[in-house]
Amino acid sequence: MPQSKTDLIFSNKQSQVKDFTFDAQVVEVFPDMISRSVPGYNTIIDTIGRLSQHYVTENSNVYDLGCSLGAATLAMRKAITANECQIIGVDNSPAMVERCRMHVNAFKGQTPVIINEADIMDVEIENASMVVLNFTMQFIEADKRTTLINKIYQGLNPGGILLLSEKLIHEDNVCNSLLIDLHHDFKRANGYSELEIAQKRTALENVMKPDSIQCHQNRLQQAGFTHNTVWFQCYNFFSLVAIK
Ligand code: GEK
Repeated sequence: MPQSKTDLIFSNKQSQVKDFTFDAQVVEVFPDMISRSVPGYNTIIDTIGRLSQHYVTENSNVYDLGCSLGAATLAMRKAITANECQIIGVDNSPAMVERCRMHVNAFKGQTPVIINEADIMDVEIENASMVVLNFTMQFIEADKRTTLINKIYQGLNPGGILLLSEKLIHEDNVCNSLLIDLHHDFKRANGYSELEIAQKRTALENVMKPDSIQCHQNRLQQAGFTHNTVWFQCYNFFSLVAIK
């Protein structure tokens, strides 16, 4: 990912904090914002690449749902060794899609990449060996999440994998507060002020609705995934793989 500008979006006091959107202002600072806000983001991107090397099979499709600026797509394109596959990145933010296409075109790679501007709920998943939902499902309405996971399961080939990363809610209130406090400390250590932390939290309140790990795992099992494991957790962020 290219160097991005410093995220100062919430640094000045706003009279009314609006709901967070993935607009042009966010696109400008997105790599800085996500790496200073999501613990382990770079480890997760590296691991997505590593998994794609093992699991992507010849003549199959790879989906990066909610691809933002294409960090996961580029990690996979670098790592995939299987022939005749293609990566399909999808995002519904026009500003993200425009910048993502620029990033993808700036790097050469053997595996073709298509970046589509669409709602991931409308995208057909077919002949997939790997699907990535890296911090995207938390922005999908709660009552549509089961439909999305079922669709992904149906579109995966046997042996195919889903990588799912999300912010989480701990079912125990005391543990939940502890994890949130640790995350806020992490943001402070990365240079965010109390005002920035508080205003971002307000901006995300109506937009991002995390589930518990148990809720995710139940949904995956009900869809038919027989194997799933959390391979990463840091504070209230986790990543899991589910295998069909
Ligand atoms: C990364 N995966 O760097 N359809 C399509 N895209 C959507 C939808 C939707 N319904 N809802 C939200 N998005 C990336 C990071 S960011 C996570 C993902 C974050 C898109 C939205 O436009 C944004 O680009 C992305 O999902 C979420 O590995 O910023 O916390």
